[in-house]
Amino acid sequence: VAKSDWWKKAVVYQVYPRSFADSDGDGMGDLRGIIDHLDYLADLGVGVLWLSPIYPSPQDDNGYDISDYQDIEPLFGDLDTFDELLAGAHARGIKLIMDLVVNHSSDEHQWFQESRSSKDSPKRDWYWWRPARPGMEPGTPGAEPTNWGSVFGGPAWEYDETTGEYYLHLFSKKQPDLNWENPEVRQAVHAMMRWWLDRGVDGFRMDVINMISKVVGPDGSLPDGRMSAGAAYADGSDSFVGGPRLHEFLQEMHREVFAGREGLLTVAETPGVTVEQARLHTDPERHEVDMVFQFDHVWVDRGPDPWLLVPLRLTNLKAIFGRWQAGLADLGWNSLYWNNHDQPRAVSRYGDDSPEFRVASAKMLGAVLHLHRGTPYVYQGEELGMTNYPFTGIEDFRDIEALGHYRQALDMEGRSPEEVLTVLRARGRDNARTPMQWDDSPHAGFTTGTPWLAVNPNHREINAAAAQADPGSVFHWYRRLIELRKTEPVVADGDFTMLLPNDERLYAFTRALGGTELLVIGNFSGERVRAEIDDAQAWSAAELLLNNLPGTPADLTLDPWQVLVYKRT
Ligand code: TEU
Repeated sequence: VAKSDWWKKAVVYQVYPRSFADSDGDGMGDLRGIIDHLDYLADLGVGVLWLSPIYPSPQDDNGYDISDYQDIEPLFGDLDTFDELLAGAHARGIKLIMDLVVNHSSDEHQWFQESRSSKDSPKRDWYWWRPARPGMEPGTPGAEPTNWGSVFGGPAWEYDETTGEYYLHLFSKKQPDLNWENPEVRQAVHAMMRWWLDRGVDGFRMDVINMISKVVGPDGSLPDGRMSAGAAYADGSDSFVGGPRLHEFLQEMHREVFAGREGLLTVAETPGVTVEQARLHTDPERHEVDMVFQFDHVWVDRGPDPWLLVPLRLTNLKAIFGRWQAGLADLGWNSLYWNNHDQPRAVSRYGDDSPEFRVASAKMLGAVLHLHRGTPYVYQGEELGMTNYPFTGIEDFRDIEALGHYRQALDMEGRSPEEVLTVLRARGRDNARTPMQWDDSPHAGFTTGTPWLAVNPNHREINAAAAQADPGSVFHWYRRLIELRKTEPVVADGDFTMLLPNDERLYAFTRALGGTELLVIGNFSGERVRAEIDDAQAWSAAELLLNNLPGTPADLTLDPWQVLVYKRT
């Protein structure tokens, strides 16, 4: 591992600030709360802290709608507190990366306020303004410039009476898309990024960065998207995912912002990215980004309609990871994650969150993920085996995506509340956003006030204080995994080989570097299963590095949710 590739040995921890720790009792997490828990992160051993957005924001999408890129949201603190947090992290050997949300801003950003004020505004072209569809009355249903739906429900265009035109918003109408075709927009973003790096931050996680380049016709028009049966709006993604100028924009950003700076980490969030595109994005020679977040494995259990639940098949999951491991083996680099603030809790989704198997399956999932080749990301609470929340009705949800989808599904797609709630309980983003469970006190030690989103009632059993005190906890298991990456070169750098691709219960692979080999076998089922692999005899005599259950395993036979990791040299 070269010095510039320090992130190959690091584990990143994601904090969702509003749900991490509240220091002042307003029910909302804040920067002081993060400072108070830096020792916890150091104890876990993570090398990088990624903060979801902490900038001033109307909080329409919990901070992914930014109204000022160079300040701190007052709910969370101020720049002085931020500097203190950054210094505190650095003092513990932890780097800090910021969320960069520049596909869109808030509609309350000064830039958009100016842009919307008149067609002659110098900032008019900073966003995507278009007239109504030819021959249609502006502001009437169906008159939108294209038929695209927005990710959070409703059309992707909002009619603005001030000037009688529409603006594009791929997400909520309070998140207008910035027009990256305009060089002034790009320069403003670059200057802002340099300002944060000069302040000492160590890089960026770039929100939906593969949507910044749109397909524009010679006359400035954007094309209609494909309609599918039963859907209220079309999927326009062919016109903005991995668009024509994306590589050019990322290379320009690299030149203007990152070139000549050392020790940074850049990760592009890229829904829908292919392995081939990821190779281009992460080939070091091309100077774009260090790694991308691909989505194939978190889309493994959904249908062509993202809101359709499909049973998870382990063979599909392994085919996806196998393809990514092979595709980025010779160049580029993978990021590895089960969880983030947009996904349900891993143990509830890929494991078994019942009291009997929660700890075992959370540990199994952690080991399988962390022992792939790539940089692992841990989302707050994952290291405790936190679970999905027992939502009852729609009134329990706060997420704009859940609420928007619910309305559209009921009003326009003829679905029943129970049908939609079933999907939201399984997939809703608020599952990840319930407050961090620090202890067994009434609000889990998250706040002394009223939490903005309810604390999971299982915090009496599942919490950081209990986990830190128990050597057999998921927390201590994650500590071990993070430590292993630093001490066993084969974990960071070894070649990856998938085994048993057709097995629906076992996830097995080897890693190899020099003379050292690891065998990893995880049982993704509630049954006892024997691993039929070549060399089984020799492997069962090798050193057993990790085992999430007590006792000595017999001839590669795994109990429910067991994981075994063998090492031989
Ligand atoms: O997410 C992008 C994204 O693809 C999600 O909208 C995803 O499709 C959805 O959540 C799946 O349920 C990023 C951020 O991570 C997310 O929190 C923001 O809401 C979104 O961008 C807009 O900024």
